[in-house]
Amino acid sequence: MSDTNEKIPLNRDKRMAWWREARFGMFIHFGLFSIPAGEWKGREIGSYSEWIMNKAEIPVAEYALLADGFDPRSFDADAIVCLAREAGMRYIVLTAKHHEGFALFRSRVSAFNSVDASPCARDLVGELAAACARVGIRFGLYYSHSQDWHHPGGAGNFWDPSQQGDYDAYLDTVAVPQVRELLGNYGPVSVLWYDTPRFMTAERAGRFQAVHAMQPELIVNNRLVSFDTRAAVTPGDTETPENFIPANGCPGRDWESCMTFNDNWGYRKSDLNWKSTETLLRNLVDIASKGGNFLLNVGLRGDGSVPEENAASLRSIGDWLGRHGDSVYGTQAGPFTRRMEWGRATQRLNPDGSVTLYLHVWQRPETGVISLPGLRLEPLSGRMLSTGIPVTAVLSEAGVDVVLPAKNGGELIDVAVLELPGIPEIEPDRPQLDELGRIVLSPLDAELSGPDDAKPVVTGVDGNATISNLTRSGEWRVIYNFEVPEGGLWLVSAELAIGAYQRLSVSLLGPHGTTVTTAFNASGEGMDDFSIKELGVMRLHPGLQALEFRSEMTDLRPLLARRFILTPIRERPAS
Ligand code: JFZ
Repeated sequence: MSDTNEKIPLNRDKRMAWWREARFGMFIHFGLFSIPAGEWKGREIGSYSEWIMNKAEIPVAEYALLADGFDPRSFDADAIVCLAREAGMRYIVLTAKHHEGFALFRSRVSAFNSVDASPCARDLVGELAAACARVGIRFGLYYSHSQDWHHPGGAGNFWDPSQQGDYDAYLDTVAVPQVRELLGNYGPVSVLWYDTPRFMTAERAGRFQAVHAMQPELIVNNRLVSFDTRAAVTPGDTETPENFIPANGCPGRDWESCMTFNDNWGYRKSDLNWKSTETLLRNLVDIASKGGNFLLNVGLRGDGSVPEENAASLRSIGDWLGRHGDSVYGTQAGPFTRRMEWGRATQRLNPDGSVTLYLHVWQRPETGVISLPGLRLEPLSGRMLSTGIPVTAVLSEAGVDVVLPAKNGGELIDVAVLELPGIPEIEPDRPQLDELGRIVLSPLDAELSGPDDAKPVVTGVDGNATISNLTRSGEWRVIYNFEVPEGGLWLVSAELAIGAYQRLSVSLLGPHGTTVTTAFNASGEGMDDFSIKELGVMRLHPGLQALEFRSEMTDLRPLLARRFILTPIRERPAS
């Protein structure tokens, strides 16, 4: 590591302080793509709407004509910032230039920008920066540094030969100078959000990093450099899981889940698949319970307005946060390592050494009692966060049982608060026998490892938790540790989606060299069709055991895995 890279972690805590408190931010995708809004010449163009130029293979000169009609009369920076504040968001990240190459700011290095190429002649980056500064919300910028389908040499344009050029020259004459303009012309910039680092070697990334010093407080995401070259340079300040929430967060790293409101980043007229307010709030709470931030995207319409559905939903979230902000802002990941069907927990360390534990209840059990397995500290007191109604919490055999008052019908998520005398040490909660005497290994029980770009990830919650990104066989590892109550033979099955594999073998490697391997052939199933497959029979010894799951495949399509189920087999007495 070079000297410069060594310095970054030293002041990172200082730079990250506001961000770690913030928990909730607004992503804004806006550009020329917002005008066609998913439709080109009367035809709906698939994929993300902001990719329309690429997907419809629109020639550069033709696409550039959109700039003549770029006149976002309803882009009101103060109103956007006000909405973000009402939503309880603490920062905003705007697409200063997306892959289409059109800059939403005055640029001296390219006239393809909203000031020089459009009738509106407005610097939207400047307008938003000023509005953020007025109310004290943190201002951040997304910049597509590698892909640029307009400027010659920019990566990603395979359809228009007139755009061909030298990539390094593009970096030196457009991308790096524009980042310099962004960091130099708009006052404090808190976040720089790079994206799709195609061809981005350590040396090329270095040219951008040299400019970062213009903003000493700048937080940079992890998408400046390609995965394979990241080891040689700084990995950035933040991990950026996109449209999913990693089951256990990103241990040891600051992270931010960015998510679409519907199924596009850019505005698409036909996409009304808005996530419900409740889903968004659960996502926020789920992310907070794992120590991350939620960057929720709004795709502005071509005229610069916020879709009303989004505004209404954001205000409801803000309304809830107004009463429950204590359980989200500035909290840390909850202490529980396993899923809890009733909801999620966050915690706050108090100066006197006590700990406030926040229980976000999104699925109240019929009994009104939720259990906190493995928690061996007797709570000093308990109450509901929004009403102050007392809550009783008592030590049980398994941990602590919390008796909730009746559901508060007015709240999307009820929050119970427990004051604990100290830091809760949670005993590791291993998979246990279910009612049928089986051992069920959930994705949430798995220890996952692998190289950065081929690491298994767990998506989905509770019963739908799924291990995905199981691509390059032999590079990833999935291991389960659990207690076997009784030695003997166990039938091993797995809930898998194997799609149209030519051939796939799945092995579970047990202790003492025991293995079960089963080969599957193309089944004609869809990629997301899960079914339970029998892998075979394995002899297990009693006590703590580790099992490893592996697969070999002849196709690069990923495999999806949910539960592994071990069923005891009664051995017949020898005759
Ligand atoms: C990128 C962009 O291409 C997209 O338009 C949007 O801006 C989004 C936030 O970022 O899309 C990506 C980038 C990375 C992955 C997937 C889509 N990824 O790592 O899977």
